[in-house]
Order: sequence, then C-alpha cells, then structure tokens
Amino acid sequence: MIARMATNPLPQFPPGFLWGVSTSAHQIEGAADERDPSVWDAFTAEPGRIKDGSTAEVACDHYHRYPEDVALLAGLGVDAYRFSVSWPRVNSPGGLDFYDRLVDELCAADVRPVPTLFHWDLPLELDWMSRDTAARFADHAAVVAERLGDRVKKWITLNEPAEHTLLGHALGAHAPGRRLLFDALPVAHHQLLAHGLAVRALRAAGADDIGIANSHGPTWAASRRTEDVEAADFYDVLLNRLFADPLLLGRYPEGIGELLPGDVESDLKVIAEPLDWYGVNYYQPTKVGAPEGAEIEFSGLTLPADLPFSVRELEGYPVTDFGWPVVPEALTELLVGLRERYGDRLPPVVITENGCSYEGIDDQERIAFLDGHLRALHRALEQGVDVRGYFVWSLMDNFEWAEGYARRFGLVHVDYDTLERTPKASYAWLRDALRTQARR
Ligand code: IFM
Repeated sequence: MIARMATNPLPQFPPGFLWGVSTSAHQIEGAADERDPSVWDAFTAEPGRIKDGSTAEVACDHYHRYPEDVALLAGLGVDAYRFSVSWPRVNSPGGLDFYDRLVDELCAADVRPVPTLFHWDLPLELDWMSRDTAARFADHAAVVAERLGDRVKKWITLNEPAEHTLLGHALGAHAPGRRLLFDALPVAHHQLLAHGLAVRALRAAGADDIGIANSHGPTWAASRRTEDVEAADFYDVLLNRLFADPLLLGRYPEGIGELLPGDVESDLKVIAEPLDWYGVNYYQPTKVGAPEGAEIEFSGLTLPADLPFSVRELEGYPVTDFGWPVVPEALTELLVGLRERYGDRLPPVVITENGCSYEGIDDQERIAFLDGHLRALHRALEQGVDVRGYFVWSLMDNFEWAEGYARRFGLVHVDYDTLERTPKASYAWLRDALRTQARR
C-alpha cells in the first residue's frame, strides 16, 4: 500500500470538519436472499439492463464481512461512515438486526454512523408514482430511528432523488426502468414529500442533525447564443433546482408546480421543513446547448433526440475511466453558486459524495482527483461557504448500477471472485492526509 504521488500537504480544514466515506446498501451488501426484493433486483433480472450482465446478489458481501469493512474504516482514520439502510431489508424479519450490529461495530471503532434512509432500492411492491409511498417512507424512517436513534445522531433522508427520477423513471436506464420523460415529475414530488414527512418523523424521534444528499454540478452553456443559454438553463432546473428550490425556498422553479398533481402548495410546507445541513454530491459539470435533433450518448445513457437541450462533450479536461471530466474548480464554483442562490436559506453544507472511477490498485489518478477536489473545496471555504464535512465515494469498489462491476470507485479494491479487500494507494494517501489535519 504505497501512496507514491508526492503532493504538498492539504490546507488545514476547520476543527470539527467531518471526514468520511460513503457506500450504499444495494451496491455493497449482497445477501439478497436474506431480504425482500427491491425494484433493483427485478430490473437487474431483465436481460440487457446491466452492461456486464452481473447482479448485486453477492456484491461485496458486506452483509457478512462488515467487521472487516469497519476495521478498514478505522484504519483509514475517518470520523464518519455514510451507508444506506436497505428499506426491503428493514421490512424483512431480522433485517434491522444487521444495522444494529453494524452501528455497534462502528461505535466501538469510534466511527460515527451516518445512515441514508433511501438510496434507490425501493421495496418491489412500492412505486414512487404513487403518493402513498411518501407516507410509507415516513413510517420506514420512524422504524429505523426508533431502533438506531440511541446511537445514530446524523441522518440522511434520500440519496440523489434527481438521478432516481431521471435515470429510473424518465430515461429508463436505472430501476424501475420506466421511460416516462417529463411524465416522471410526480416521482420527484413524491420523493420530496417523502423527505419532508421523514424529517418530521425523525424529529419526533428526537433527531436534531438531519440532511439530504442531493446531486449538483454546474451547468455550462455551450455558447452565449440565446438558444444555448436557454437550453442550459432548462437543464440546470432539472438537475440543480428542481429539488433544491422546494427544499430550501419552499417553491418549485417557475413552470414546474403547475405540472404536478395534488395540493402542491400545502405539500411544499412539508417539503421545506428546515434542515440542519445540506448534502451535496458532486462529480462533474455539464456543458449543455440547444437541441441538435439527434440521440446523444452521455455517461452511459442514450438521451432521446426530442429533449429541449443537448448535452455536449466537455473538451480540454482529463477524464475518468467512466469518461467523466475531472474539473475540481467546478466544485468551488458550485458551492459559491449555491450560497449566492440560496443565501441564508442554505444550511451548512456537507459534501456527501465525491469520487471517481479508475482501474488499478496503484491509483495515482484517484489521489490527484481527491487532492484537487479537496483544495477546490478549501477555496470555497475561503470564500465564505460554510462547508462542514467531506465524504469520499466510495469506501470500496462496488456494484455501479447499470454499469455492473465495470466501474471501480473504491479506495479499497474488491476482488469479485474471492471478495478479498486490498487498500489502494489512495486509501494510504487519504489516511496520511487526515493525519496532517488538526481535526479537533
Ligand atoms: O455509485 C453512485 C452512487 O450510488 C450515487 N452517486 C453517484 C455514484 C457514482 O455513480
């Protein structure tokens, strides 16, 4: 385990800054036969849905190997571990016992547990097109809080409802595989409502440290031409404002509320329940221009020709093995932009995901990526954005949804034949970088 790349020490982050790593249940747990099915199990079983034909039935077998994984977290020296609680597992007999054991193991290792209550693995019998799913999610939140709330202090309601809506329900590239395009909007609204109801349920259970993990990235117009700027603005609404505006401003971006079912105004009061912090998942900026009348291949997706925008290639930047451009400075721009847009309505920010996919154990590119993004984050702090924590995606290589196991985002390599874990160079680099931080 050698972190060869010589970098200058990172700048000092404020005392109490929360350092962590993230995973999600469906991507690492395995033990699919020891829980109820989710929409992802059904989707994966459809031929051609997962690029390498794999399933998450075993994944990293974290369900059985969690003590080894917690030891890796302790060795890394992080303060916190963001994982997700599988809703179908919670619904299964004995399912919550697993999270009980995991949380105990984390506490014993002095790593703070930070559960996400929903990270895309919806119980198979539920459907986000139905409003009732929001109420069911609040029940789920209450059940988990009652069991874990004595040891869990920091909570995340949803992970990336934007991706779950767009990829899962609008474009059909993720479970449940629907291609509803703009008719998928109720899925966004019902997840937001679910979030607000869950915040109330968590508060009723005594929680006072609640956030959400929303994906964000700057949208760059392909040119200054009006049609490109308007198309980029439309894309920005879908990716950045559709979820953040209702949460932080208590209203939908112009033109959206009218398209939604039910008493939207009264739902917005629930959705905008005050948050203790706001989680940002950042990966890349996107260049967007006017529609070009052709299908577009983007990030492993086929975008239809009839969208009111077209995503363009961002030239001049290195790319990860996934083809995602590496643009650390866009993280500073994003955070400063969020502060400008939401002002005092923006609670303290935590970066709940940031990372990259590269092959290999001597992953010097990942070290450069993390180093660059942490410096960019520090520049946002210097510019007055209140950022309180940073979580790397991901602790270990895992099931990357429709890409299967082909994309490796981990600080720890997983051999999918033997399930052996091998810390990569980036693991040693992060461990050593954290030792140079004053921390408390
Ligand atoms: O693996 C995903 C994660 O589940 C959600 N955020 C983005 C990651 C990388 O694609």
